[in-house]
Amino acid sequence: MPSDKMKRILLDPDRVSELTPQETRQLLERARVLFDGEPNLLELTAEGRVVFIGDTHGDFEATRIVVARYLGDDRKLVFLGDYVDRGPDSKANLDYLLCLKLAYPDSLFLLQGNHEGYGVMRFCPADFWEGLDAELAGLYEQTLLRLPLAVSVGSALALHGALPDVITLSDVNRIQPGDEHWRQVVWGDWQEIDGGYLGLDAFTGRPQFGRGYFSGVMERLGKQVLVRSHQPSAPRVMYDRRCLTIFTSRAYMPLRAVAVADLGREIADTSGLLLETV
Ligand SMILES: [Mn+2]
Repeated sequence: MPSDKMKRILLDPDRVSELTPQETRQLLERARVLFDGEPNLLELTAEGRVVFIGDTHGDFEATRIVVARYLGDDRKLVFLGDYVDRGPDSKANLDYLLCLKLAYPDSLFLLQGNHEGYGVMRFCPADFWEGLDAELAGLYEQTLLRLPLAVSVGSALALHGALPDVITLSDVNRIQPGDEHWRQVVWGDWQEIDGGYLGLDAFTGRPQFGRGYFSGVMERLGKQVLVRSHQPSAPRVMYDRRCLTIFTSRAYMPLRAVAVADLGREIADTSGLLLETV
């Protein structure tokens, strides 16, 4: 993609819809190379502020508002996955995020959700994926399966769904698309009941986990707070204020929420995160 076109998109995000198929392929290729250089586990230095953004699900307006309001100064933006399907503007939303990642690789981070894992685990509805021709779908699959899985910053961990049943944080770097740990991270749900692994939900097929599993893995990983998205039915705050679930898409809720962490302060529980609506 010509660099002047990229500049125009960064100045006027609506112009992302002008990308030709060839330019889309070039964007995906450049993004794939960049994501190959990022480990599954992104370890951010605990300084400045981090803004966590939940599922945007084709809500391009949400992404534009978040970027206009928060990108810059000492802030890092962490998107928690699920950029496509359900909302009206999946391709524009995702392509714009990829352009931003190429322009601001150290300020903006895109984690993988289950909707980015279509290449290894199909689901429906999948309106974005089903609307692509086979070649372009394959290129999106290859690029998005390379997205990182988790962010570690200070006492907090951020990912899309549930915790992987690993022993140490660095084990996250060995997770492969489609394996059991991957499925826990991008598909897992939490239930506010005691217990470990609670089986697959009969309706959605998603793996379910209880309080004992949460506290056990968090203790092994040395973390106080989990920030995640993915599960609209979850209470926003769970497990003694240690698990926060946020959504940043009108596809789910009338109000879009983000969580801001000021890393100059200790984040002992979710009350140390500032919730804002966008
Ligand atoms: Mn999800």
